[in-house]
Amino acid sequence: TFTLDELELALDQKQFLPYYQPKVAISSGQVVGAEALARWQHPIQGIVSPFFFIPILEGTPLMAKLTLLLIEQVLRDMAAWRSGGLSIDVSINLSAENLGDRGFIDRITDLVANYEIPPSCITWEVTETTVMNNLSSCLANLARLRLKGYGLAMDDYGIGYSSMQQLSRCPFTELKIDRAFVDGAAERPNRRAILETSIAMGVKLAVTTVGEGVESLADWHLLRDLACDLAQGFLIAKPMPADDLPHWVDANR
Ligand code: G
Ligand code: G
Ligand code: NA
Ligand code: MN
Repeated sequence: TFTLDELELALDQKQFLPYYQPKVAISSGQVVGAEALARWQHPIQGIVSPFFFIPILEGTPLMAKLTLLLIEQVLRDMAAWRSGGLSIDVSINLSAENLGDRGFIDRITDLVANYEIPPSCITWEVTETTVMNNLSSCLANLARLRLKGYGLAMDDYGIGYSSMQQLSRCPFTELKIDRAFVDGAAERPNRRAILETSIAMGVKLAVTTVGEGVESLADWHLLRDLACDLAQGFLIAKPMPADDLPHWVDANR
């Protein structure tokens, strides 16, 4: 495992970068966007998964530093894709401390404005657990982001504990159903029941529904039959470097 000192040095050397995982419309198969996922380009170990550094950074001031570094790189990637004729929406993950900090929210919205990317092209993803554990501190910032025109996604839905009442107070535009309820749902009635109920709730709340972790055609067909809007998962594509995304989009039109 890594120490905070190692991670701080790596942050100073900007060794972190976003990979991108496409999101596609289930009705048409068309790409509608991509989720930015943090990776560490370690000088010896190669590409390191966020599993090995996000939990260490969370709760420390370095988490804000990582998120800012990634956002800048996403904005640069979006600008490069746009100059190559590809305009693709991107989702970016925010952690609990990011979302609870008014100053941080002001900084990231300034950054986006500097790169002249329309807020409607960016969706901020926050996990259900993050939001529900910090509901009062998060709500004002969620509303602030929404009013500026950003999309807001509730991530990993179904594994946290939110009541419908709490959910209805959050200005989300997208509900991402955790892969625990997508993967294998075609063969498992319990998973399927939760998946079906979550999609129905998304429809009632008039938000975009996304099935995460789609690995099989059976799961894809089930999401289609349940009228889920979007899908993301290894069946469609694994997270990839920024330079690969335009080629992938071209090959999958
Ligand atoms: O891409 P991967 O499966 O390795 O991501 C593992 C976990 O790390 C996921 O839960 C994902 O949401 C989280 N994660 C990836 N990138 C970021 C990020 O930039 N910020 C935050 N807060 N979480 C991230
Ligand atoms: O928590 P979040 O939804 O942001 O997690 C995204 C993580 O899930 C990333 O680490 C990504 O690599 C991983 N992931 C994406 N698609 C799949 C999939 O189809 N199967 C599995 N097992 N993991 C996936
Ligand atoms: Na996410
Ligand atoms: Mn998720």
